[in-house]
Amino acid sequence: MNTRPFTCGCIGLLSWLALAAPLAAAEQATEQTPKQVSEQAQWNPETAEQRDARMQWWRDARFGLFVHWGLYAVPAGSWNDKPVGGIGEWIMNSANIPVAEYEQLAKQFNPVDYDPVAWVRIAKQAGVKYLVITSKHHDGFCLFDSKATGYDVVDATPYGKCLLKPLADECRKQGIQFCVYYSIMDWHHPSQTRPHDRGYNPTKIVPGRKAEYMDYMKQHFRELLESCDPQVLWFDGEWCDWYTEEDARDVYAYLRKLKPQLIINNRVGKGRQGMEGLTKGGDHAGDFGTPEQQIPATGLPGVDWESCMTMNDTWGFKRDDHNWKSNETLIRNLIDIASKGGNYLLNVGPTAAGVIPPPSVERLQAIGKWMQVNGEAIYGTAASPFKSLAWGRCTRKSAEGGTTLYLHVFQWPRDGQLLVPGLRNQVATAYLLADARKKALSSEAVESGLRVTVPTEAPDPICSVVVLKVAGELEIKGAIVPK
Ligand code: FHN
Repeated sequence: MNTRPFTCGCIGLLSWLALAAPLAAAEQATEQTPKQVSEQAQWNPETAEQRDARMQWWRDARFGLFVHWGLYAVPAGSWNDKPVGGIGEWIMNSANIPVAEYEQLAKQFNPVDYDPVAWVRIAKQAGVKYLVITSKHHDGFCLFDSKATGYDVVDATPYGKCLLKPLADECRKQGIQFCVYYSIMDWHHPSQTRPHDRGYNPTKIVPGRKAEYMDYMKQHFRELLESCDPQVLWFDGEWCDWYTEEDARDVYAYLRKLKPQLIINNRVGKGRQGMEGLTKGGDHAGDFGTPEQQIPATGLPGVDWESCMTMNDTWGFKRDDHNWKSNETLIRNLIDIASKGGNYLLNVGPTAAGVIPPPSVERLQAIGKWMQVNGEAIYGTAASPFKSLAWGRCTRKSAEGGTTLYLHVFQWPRDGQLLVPGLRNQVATAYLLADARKKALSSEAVESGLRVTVPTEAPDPICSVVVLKVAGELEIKGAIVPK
């Protein structure tokens, strides 16, 4: 768990340092300057302890489901019978579709097979702890009922009902945290115009209409909080030049006033460094970094971050995107991310009819099967204390008077000898997490660390977990995080 109390101001600097030299970063983590503290106190008056308490469930969760759903699922990657390249939810931009034409898709959007109970069951069985669904993507179409516009699922589609509230209610029933994605950039709203004659990204603001759009967004926030009570607001589309860090602080403070426990990603602000997703130096709004389609090279001590990734190559549904990642890749991504102290936000793109594509469901079921046996080694864990492990990854939990190390072994030792480099601690117990009887494994201190004798057969072909309970402070030669 990232236990170091952290405020937005240092996220960027520390994350940069952490990427460069983990040990150095941990030792050199800088606090905010007095000016930054006083500045921040005006728009985010929160102590480190209050922030830790607010972030706790999110840090423990480690695994979320991203859902990209909207009108773009109707064309599903082709326009005028021609395939359109790029990610599915960008088709309005990629195919340069006039607003009046794109709007017609609403008349075809009728997700008669949408079953929120089934969706949440799939998420829960996968081991997901929170779900983030698009409430309004860049195309401006709202999946919830808004009084601020008729361009929403209730007023503009034959379906005629809110899609988010039943999902939020079902999430609450099944113990999954409900969260929403919201795009600041809006290709439909009249306050924003096209930057050129090819596409919409990034929009330009119509002079004199920015305040109107900021109010429009704030009405949406009130409607979303009121109807669905999301636990995270996942912003996106913050890269337009008309949207400023000052706007971000206003939005952040506005939302936290409405819902003090709300968690908000760093894309509410202007600090994100592109797809690397981490906040650069300075004092930017947002509670966690958002690497996209990538996993940071090392852990980021003291930084909250979440890697969002697709299962194929698109966020929104594309009928011809069959480039599905393997179960092994997805499960090892989850482990790699947890071993660096981050969260994994894995995406599905439902069809226009409201069905999560079967290849996505199959992969979620495989992850769920692994998590049923090994979830203890992911949920509520903190980053690995090891610089690197040739055979896999490590996560850890502080226990009474000691530490539990979870050794995630990708390459199982054929000779049954697993070397844990640099570990100097006495081992209280060692066993296979998959072994319900927790049969003790023998271990021996050797020159280069600790050698654990394991069965020659791995319990799981993708990743098997060896549990080591060690007493006292961690003693690891070359540790990369504070003890
Ligand atoms: O432009 C969006 C994209 O459509 C998708 O929503 C991803 C997911 O995080 N975010 C933006 C690209 O960075």
